[in-house]
Amino acid sequence: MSPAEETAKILRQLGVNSGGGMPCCSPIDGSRIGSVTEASPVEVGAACAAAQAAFLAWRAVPAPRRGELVRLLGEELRSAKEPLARLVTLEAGKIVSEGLGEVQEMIDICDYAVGLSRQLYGLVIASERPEHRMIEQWHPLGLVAVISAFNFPVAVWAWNAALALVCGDPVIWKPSEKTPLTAAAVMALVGRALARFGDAPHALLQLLQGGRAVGAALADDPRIKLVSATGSTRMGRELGPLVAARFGRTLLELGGNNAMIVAPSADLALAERAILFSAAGTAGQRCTSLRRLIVHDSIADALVSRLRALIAKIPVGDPRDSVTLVGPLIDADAYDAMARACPDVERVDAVDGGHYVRPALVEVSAQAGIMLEETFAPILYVLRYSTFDQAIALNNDVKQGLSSSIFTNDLREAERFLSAAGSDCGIANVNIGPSGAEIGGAFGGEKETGGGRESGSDSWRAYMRRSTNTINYGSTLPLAQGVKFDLDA
Ligand code: UN1
Repeated sequence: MSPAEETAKILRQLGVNSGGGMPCCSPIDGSRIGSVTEASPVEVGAACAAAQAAFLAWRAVPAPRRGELVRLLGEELRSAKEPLARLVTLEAGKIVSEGLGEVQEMIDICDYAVGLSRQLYGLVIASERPEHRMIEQWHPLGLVAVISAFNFPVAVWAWNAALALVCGDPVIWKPSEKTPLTAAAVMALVGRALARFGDAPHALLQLLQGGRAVGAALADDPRIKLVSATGSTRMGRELGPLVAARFGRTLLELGGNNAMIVAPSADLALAERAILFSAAGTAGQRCTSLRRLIVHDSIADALVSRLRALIAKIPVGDPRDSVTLVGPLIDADAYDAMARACPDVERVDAVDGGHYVRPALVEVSAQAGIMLEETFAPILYVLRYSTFDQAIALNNDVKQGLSSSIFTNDLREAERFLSAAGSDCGIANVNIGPSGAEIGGAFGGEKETGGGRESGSDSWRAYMRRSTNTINYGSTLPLAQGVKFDLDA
């Protein structure tokens, strides 16, 4: 079956109505697999107005009941896991197991959010005043806009939407214009969950297709309290100030330039597997992909020649084929970016019309030039180090700060890497690669990665507003800090 035929079949099966002037192509062979309608500025405004009305109703629904909607969504995702994953493969080019993994990540965050819906805890704080009590409550924040990227076309929406929903917030989603159909398919599943839930307000979860103009309109609308955006640092640099100018909140997940240190004591068999998955997996198109390998001098020659041999054997090809480990780049622009960064890029003839490349390994003597940028393609730069301090300095000496890892069996090195003087990234791992995080931890990074945290841990707080309350249950009015303000009347 051609990508277009199979896409049409899945969309029918999931009950998705699409069509419009915005074409959508499969990276597998570049063929057109569907189209959607771009939202106009008027529609963006109308969506915000409808979501605002939904907010007033949804914030009054008890959080555990809000969790029930997320539980139902998790059920719909479980039952549609295969077709949705297949659509991810057709539209984003992920291999079969990564397509399934992406939907699993959605299911996982739903489960997580259901539990969270009974745990949106505040604090009880000791007051300095007699017969006073202080508490902290977390209230729904308001409208959340989710701007997501092509490389995780559905999971990143789920990270945000599952938490936003239990926190009491409506969500407006602008997916990447490269992956609009998977988004439409998710909305069909959302529709089923809403129907089973019964009495959720209209416009609680909306989808607006389109490009930059739609994203900018959302960023500009004061009714949107949080803009959660995943994409390039360039995108974040444009979007951040728009939202900041109206004192809105942003949750930014921007570029990464992730490194792995391989120390002399490393278990090299494990390290090799981790390097292959994190550098070549998803065709190097994860924000957590491994881009810089920092290897100790004493093991570098052997490791590099082993990696070259392994990379030569990686099955690159049609992502629908069960043996394939590396599928296509998303489009011609992605290929051009890789070719600019790596002029001797090796094209693989897999499927006509697609952009297939063999992952590249490039040895460099210093960290400079193009390797300081995030090229969204499978290029692994290899640097050598002699002292551990130098390795940590190299890890940190880029503008991005998303993910990092170390392979070592030396406890001191591992702990130093994780310490305050170690990796400066939002994610730092020991004896696993920098990519493929679970949903239970907070996900995000520092510096030009944008500072946002989504998914697990206490990331839910970004979707709520904090209210600090002081309650006086006594019959006097002592002032804080011992201030006296008594009028003798
Ligand atoms: C992304 O590439 O935008 O940690 C998200 C990972 C995935 C998420 C990546 N769980 O690689």
